[in-house]
Amino acid sequence: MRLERVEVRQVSLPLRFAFETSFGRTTEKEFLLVSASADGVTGHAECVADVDPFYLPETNATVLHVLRDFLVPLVFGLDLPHPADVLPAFARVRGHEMAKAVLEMAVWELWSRREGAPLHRVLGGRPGRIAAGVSIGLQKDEATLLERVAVETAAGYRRVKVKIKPGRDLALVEAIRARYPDLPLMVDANSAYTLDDVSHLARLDPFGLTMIEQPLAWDDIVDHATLARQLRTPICLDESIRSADDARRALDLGACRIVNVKVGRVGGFSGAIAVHDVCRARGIPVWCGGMLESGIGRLANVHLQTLPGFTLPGDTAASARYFDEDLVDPPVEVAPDGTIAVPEGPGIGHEIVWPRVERATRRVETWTRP
Ligand code: OSB
Ligand code: MG
Repeated sequence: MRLERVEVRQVSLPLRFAFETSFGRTTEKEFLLVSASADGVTGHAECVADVDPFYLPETNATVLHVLRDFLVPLVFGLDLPHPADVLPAFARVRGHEMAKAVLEMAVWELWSRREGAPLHRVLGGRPGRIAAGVSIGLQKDEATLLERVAVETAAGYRRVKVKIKPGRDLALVEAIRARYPDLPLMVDANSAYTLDDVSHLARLDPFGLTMIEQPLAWDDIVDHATLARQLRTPICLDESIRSADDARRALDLGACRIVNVKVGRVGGFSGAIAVHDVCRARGIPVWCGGMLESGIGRLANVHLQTLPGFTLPGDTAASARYFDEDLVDPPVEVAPDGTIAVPEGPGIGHEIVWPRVERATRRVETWTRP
């Protein structure tokens, strides 16, 4: 397959609720939507980069630059036997996993549309339903947080994740546990702690959390291994894992017992499958993270987590939690039993509502094969 055209849109969608983490607060989902065309078929993918480099180093501007000046010219020079050949072809470009991922994912989506197959089938997953979990941001007070937990558990979500940061951790976990003794509950610190906090973090142990996600630095695995030896709560890594090699090294060191897989953080579907495979071979459970995606990225996540190693509920929640009007029809819905249907149509499997995409588009840039 030879790509003929790549288009990037800068899209801006208002979020229904501000989402606050230890690194910042988001009120608007501003992302790049990439469309790749070959032989009269077009595939689409959503980038997980944000306007700022507060989660990981990439931003929408760096992604646009790396796509325009490096990755797109590079793919135009290739004849691709399969989408799995895209990520290896990007090897010379160091880092920039989010930029690599969005182009790679668009090629997989295009490929599955050409095959008339749902994404999960070309990725090697299975049809059916997936288990949904929910990620709750930092709230203004404990009462508001408890109210959010009540709403989400009533909606059926199979596990609850809450964001924590120094000063906003033990009391909030204690309050949730007091009211929900058996709820599968976890916390995500987004790198807000250091090894000076070991004894403080160990005070989470009595609450029986399923895991603590990324307590230490975004680029660390060594300190996480040190911390892991002093905690009973399993550590899950998010930010620190940006390739299958990162996962292998983290597991060799004992830095984590669970891995959060985000397609956009590991260079695309090939990277995500590779991380999944490394973990599965060692009996390490993985789950699919989220980045407040619109339906386009959200559905990509739904398909990914049909692979057999995704044994824990992910952060893939209903479109309606984020947006008044999602970009796909139907929106992603969560059934009362806390599951999401895996679409059977070609590609992501739901229609993209182009008039809504147009309204949300701020700029478009198009490149054609020379
Ligand atoms: O660390 O998992 C994270 C959102 C933005 C950036 C990082 C993270 C998150 C979430 C939200 O936890 C998950 C979601 O609901 O999409
Ligand atoms: Mg996280």
